[in-house]
Amino acid sequence: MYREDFIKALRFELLNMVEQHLSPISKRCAYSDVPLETNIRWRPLVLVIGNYSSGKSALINEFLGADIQATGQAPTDDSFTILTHGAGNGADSRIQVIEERDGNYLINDPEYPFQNFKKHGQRFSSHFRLKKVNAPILENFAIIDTPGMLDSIAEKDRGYDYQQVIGDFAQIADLIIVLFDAHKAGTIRETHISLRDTLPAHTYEDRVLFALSRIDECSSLMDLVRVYGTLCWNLSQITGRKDIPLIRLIYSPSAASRSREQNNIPEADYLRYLENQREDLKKAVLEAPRHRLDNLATFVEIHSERLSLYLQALIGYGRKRRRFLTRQFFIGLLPSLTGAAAIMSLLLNFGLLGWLTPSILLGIGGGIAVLFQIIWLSTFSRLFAGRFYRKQLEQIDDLVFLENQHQKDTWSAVRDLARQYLRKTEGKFSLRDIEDDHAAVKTILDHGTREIREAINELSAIRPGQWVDDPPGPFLSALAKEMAGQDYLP
Ligand SMILES: Nc1nc2c(ncn2[C@@H]2O[C@H](COP(=O)(O)OP(=O)(O)OP(=O)(O)O)[C@@H](O)[C@H]2O)c(=O)[nH]1
Ligand SMILES: [Mg+2]
Repeated sequence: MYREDFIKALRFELLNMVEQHLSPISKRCAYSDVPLETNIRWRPLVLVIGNYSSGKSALINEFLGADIQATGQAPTDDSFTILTHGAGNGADSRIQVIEERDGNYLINDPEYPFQNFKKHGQRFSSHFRLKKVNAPILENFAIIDTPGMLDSIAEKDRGYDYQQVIGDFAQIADLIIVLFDAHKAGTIRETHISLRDTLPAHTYEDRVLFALSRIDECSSLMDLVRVYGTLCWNLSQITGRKDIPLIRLIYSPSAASRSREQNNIPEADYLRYLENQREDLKKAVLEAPRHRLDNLATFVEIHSERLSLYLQALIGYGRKRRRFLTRQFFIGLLPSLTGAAAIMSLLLNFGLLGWLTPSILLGIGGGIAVLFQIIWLSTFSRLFAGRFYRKQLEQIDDLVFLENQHQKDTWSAVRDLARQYLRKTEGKFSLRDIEDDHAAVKTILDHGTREIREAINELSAIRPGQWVDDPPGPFLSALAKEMAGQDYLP
């Protein structure tokens, strides 16, 4: 199979792992209300953000090979548009919009990963749409065109929280293109902050592609160098790092020649010496499906780690509770037996039961002991059990053994969930079931995630478009089969 199909096959295997194994467990033990795969089931996503008029839509149109998105000098398009593939109608091979869907449809259809966007309200959904386009580039991923960032005063008029919406899209996107406009290289702070706050730190650098756009409009090479310098300075101020991320210098040759004709000016000299890195950017964008694989692998790793620790805490509680109840039982047993023996000997001393056979006497004695035990368990022992439960909730951190900072961070992500679960079940749940679920998650954590990484590493040696004779897919298939055979899986 070709590399692209191989990536698809691996993605399928990974989704299968989440859908078949992690998700049912996560639902059963209230780790997540919605199926885990909700956000990752759909196609790989490329998000394009940046200032208004920075050339986002012009860039996307170039990728698509047709003028699908409106472009213009003033803030042009105030909608979030998902561009995805739609099969053309045979006769007409022109690249065009095949079908459109509005925001309300997108937000409510479980086929799409946008249910979470309902919270942004009606004003947002009326500025949200999907276009199916028969462009070949969309066969392997979808692109999100966004309205350009305005200044903070104009932002208030939108009627929804723009930064939050961008943050939510960034979270489900596999690649993010951030376009800076050569005219407005300074106004990047808000975008960057919303990205930094929403993306996991270790995936940030791989996921975000920076580009300085419309560089043909600088008045000279010196002007371009100055703009580039300002941008680097701003980026380093925001990231707090001295190393500057790769910033591609790009322009649209067609838009550039149009604007030269309109303004009747010749092509700037410096452009002849500069490589337009638009093709390079496109090449990076074509790797979105591979990024999806990485992100999926990270997703599986993060959630199996969290789920494992979460279940470990519940197991910790369950075992403590079992020990506590056993102890309570035996603590009650001795006084119950002594009490029953005392009552029996009193009654015998008064000659009240002398006419009964020893076995009946033993039965009555046993009955009294059981009665005492029941009274103990339903009164004092219950009181102690309540105290035990409250103490465990207060000292929930003692339920897990955390060896390093990474485990501490993972625990802080699930501590409240564990507390909620104990509250909801009042600390009474089947320890056996939780132990079985934990064993299943451990298998994914110990073997599954390693298999995935091995497969992805093998992939990095395969070039785009290359034929793969012996795809490493069976790794994951074998794992899926091995796990399906075990009876703790649904
Ligand atoms: N000279 C020149 N003009 C460009 C370039 N890229 C885009 N333009 C023009 O700049 C204007 C804005 O481009 P758009 O693609 O609409 O920008 P946008 O970022 O989508 O803007 P909004 O959707 O309003 O946020 C259009 O008139 C484009 O033709 C470029 O590289 N060079
Ligand atoms: Mg636009």
